[in-house]
Amino acid sequence: MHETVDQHMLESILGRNNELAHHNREHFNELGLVAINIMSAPGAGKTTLLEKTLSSLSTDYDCSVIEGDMIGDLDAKRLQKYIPAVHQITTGKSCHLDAQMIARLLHAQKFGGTDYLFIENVGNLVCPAEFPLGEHKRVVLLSVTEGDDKPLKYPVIFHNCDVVVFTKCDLLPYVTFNMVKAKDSIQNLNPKAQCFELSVLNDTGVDNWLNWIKGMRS
Ligand SMILES: Nc1nc2c(ncn2[C@@H]2O[C@H](COP(=O)(O)OP(=O)(O)OP(=O)(O)O)[C@@H](O)[C@H]2O)c(=O)[nH]1
Ligand SMILES: [Mg+2]
Repeated sequence: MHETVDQHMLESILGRNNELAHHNREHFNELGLVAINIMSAPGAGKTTLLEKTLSSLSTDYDCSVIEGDMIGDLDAKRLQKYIPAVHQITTGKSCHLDAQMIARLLHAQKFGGTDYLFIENVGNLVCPAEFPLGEHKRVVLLSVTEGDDKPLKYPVIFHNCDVVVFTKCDLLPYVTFNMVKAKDSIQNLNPKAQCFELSVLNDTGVDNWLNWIKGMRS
């Protein structure tokens, strides 16, 4: 009985989120910006990749960031060194951003003139997968220190994404991460997902990543 009620509640929450995500997407399209939702487990390298991305992209493009964290603004402060338009959302007890949080910000802030809106989700491989925000592209980071079994253990987020970025590839010689196995798992779950292998430490693969982003506006 409880399970049925909980299931109803969950479906209603997710249904409402999907409606608001649709509304956000319309806003993004009206504004003419490209919105990219960046998700991963805590510490996979989302903010570091954004630092690298903004340092390169912000000379030619107008970039904004929405930074999602349960508490504090440490990441927002890191990113404000590159661009002024960093908007913090503090989620409190919630382990993911949802479409309503983004909608509130969209109504409160001016995003006119923005080319790229990067959304750093709360570090979590589970919940962000269930809550689309209206973004155009969904990117999942998987650092090679997390283990090559993660696509099999957390399939929903890998199933529902456009891009998987393998981060910290400079550490591959020191960990047991099997790239072929990880890519096979992702291919089985989501044949359309594009994969990038990247290290921000030694710049490997960064150009491919930046070209993918720029390709969305060319
Ligand atoms: N060796 C190596 N370390 C990296 C790389 N990218 C990020 N790191 C390190 O990984 C740690 C976590 O990076 P963050 O960018 O803060 O990770 P995050 O995903 O934003 O973390 P949360 O916001 O807490 O979920 C930092 O110590 C980074 O310096 C990389 O390419 N190579
Ligand atoms: Mg971060």
